[in-house]
Amino acid sequence: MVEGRIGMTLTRHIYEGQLEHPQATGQLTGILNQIALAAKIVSREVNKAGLVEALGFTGDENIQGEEVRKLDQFAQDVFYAAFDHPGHFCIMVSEEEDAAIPIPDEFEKGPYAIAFDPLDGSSNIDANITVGTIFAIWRRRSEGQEGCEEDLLQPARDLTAAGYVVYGTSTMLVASTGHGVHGFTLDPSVGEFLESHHNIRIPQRGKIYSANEGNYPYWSEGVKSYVDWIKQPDEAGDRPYSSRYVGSMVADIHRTLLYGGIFMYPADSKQGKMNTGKLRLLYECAPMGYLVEQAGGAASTGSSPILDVVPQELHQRVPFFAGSMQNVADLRRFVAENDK
Ligand code: AFP
Repeated sequence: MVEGRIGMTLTRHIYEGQLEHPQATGQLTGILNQIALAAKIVSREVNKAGLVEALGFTGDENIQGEEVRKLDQFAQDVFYAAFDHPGHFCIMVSEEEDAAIPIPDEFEKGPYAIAFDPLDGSSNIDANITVGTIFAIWRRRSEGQEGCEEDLLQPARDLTAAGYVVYGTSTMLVASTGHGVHGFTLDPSVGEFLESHHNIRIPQRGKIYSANEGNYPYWSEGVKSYVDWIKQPDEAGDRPYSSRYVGSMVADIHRTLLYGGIFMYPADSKQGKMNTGKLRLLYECAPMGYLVEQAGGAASTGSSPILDVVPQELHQRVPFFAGSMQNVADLRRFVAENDK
């Protein structure tokens, strides 16, 4: 059971981390504080969504061809406003926008680039199911004032920080700056994120698998045979695994981090030939893979570590398998043996 430390607010946690690094400029502290503020605003709206008729479609489509729901747009606006002016970033990319988003001319440019999904799992909102925000932060690579795509097209191995906010039965911010994964639960009575999960460690093996199994006929032989295997009872009683799938990546990864097991969104051949799966690298798989590895787990495309994938384009998709170290190793073994 991971527990937080009494009186440890997110702000204090970040500040103390900063004190351990005398060379720190405080920029990262500022960024996480901005994210926390935006998360509180989005959390408030998510919680009252049904009451104020914030649900429903705006009528627009995002880059993925999905209809944009009002809360998606609201979350996009809130996080954009948190990132555009404080001088932390030189460029951003969001799931909601096709092109990279520049920092407006009138604002100072900063040393970081950010990729974010303002409201992941939003097709679940109408059913009152958990949704979340995901973010990934890299140090910029380019020189000069304006940032460019090169600052965003970096592998997860080079992340400076990543995290997510889960708007569930309570709102939690889970983040890592490369020194373990820590979770902070929003206490609405004081309006603060308080540390509730210090140094989350994912179990080495878990007995839960999480996948959209409706896609089974379209998976590769390796993935099919792995899933067949985890459903077969064994003498030791380690199998079959239990199946849990929310369809909201933040919720499924959050559970996987705490309870162990494996989350997967494999490539499939629904459109005829094998694709690269549904999930996006920059603002879904890279940050979640980084967090899972920071917690002692593993994240893979099925054949190589997610952290080593060098992005070629902003909205690139990749097959994604993440969770307990041993579960991901099993999956990789089945893929290596069956998918030549
Ligand atoms: P939405 O934001 O459109 O609801 O998509 C959510 C998501 O990107 C991710 O959070 C889920 O894990 C995955 O898609 C669910 O996809 P399926 O509906 O194909 O299972």
